[in-house]
Amino acid sequence: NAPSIAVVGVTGAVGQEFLSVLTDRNFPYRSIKLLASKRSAGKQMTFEDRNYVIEELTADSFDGVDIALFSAGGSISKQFGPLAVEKGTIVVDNSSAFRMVDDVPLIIPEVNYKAMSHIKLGKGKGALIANPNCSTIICLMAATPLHRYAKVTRMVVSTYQAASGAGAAAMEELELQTREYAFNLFSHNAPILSNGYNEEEMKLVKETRKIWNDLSVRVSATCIRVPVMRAHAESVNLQFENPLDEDTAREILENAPGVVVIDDRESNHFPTPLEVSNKDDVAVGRIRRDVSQDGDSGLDIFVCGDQIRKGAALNAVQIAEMLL
Ligand code: 11C
Repeated sequence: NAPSIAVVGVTGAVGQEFLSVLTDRNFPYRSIKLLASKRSAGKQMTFEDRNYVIEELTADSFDGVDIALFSAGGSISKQFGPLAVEKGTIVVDNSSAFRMVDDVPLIIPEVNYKAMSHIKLGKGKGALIANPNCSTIICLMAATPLHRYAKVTRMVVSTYQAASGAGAAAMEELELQTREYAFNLFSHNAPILSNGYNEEEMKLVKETRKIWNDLSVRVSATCIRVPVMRAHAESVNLQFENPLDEDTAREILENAPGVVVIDDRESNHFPTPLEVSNKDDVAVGRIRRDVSQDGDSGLDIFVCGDQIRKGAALNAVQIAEMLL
């Protein structure tokens, strides 16, 4: 018995990608509701050869809905997420609203699916599941297989983030202002906190600890926006408790689900944002021993992943798939 589903924020960049990913993965459903703000309500949308009218998101939107995929910003999630849960809906939320709430699982399916194993579809019981921030997902897809082998004690991340992370309007802005953007980059637009880090950087710190269930791991990040449309790049420096040489690391990453290794030193071919755009896998390359650390206790890697896909919509749909 296929679930009835709802997409909240269907007109946004991630909302649209939810629909593509549902189709690409043949996600089974018996009905689907397309929900958005009043502004978009009443507009027509075609999905899988059927015409739909976009409905306004209201407290009653979730009657009879089994799974809702939310990507309409944190305040909409805070307002409507709990209402949906009350109606018995399992909410997969792409915003930061509930990520750090203790009893809300924060899930990357390839990394910690067990943390949501108590949530079951078809019991009429609602629940919240949080989708991590895109830079956290992309980073941990590559770092986790290495962490499992040699235990990361410290991780330093530098990001080069695409415009898509700031939404569809930012992508249009990049298109219009390409000359300005094209010769520049800037510190991530998230608010700066009292410790000097911005919110995006602190998401990488806190979400990693929650997903790895390891409060002792030390993480630092610098997040930068670059003139790239939809895929993030991240330089990740790892320090391990146990030795891990680069050949073993390469082999581990080659066998990791959802990860592809692009690491051709001879032809200088490594991951690029363009090469991973619209792809599901996260690409890893520049795998090398960190010469500033003793022996095989540190590695540098470079990771690229599509922010809208694995960084948001794909990860959320994979979470929904695990409920089936
Ligand atoms: C960016 N990571 O690229 C952000 C977008 O907490 O889900 C997603 C923000 C979030 O700017």
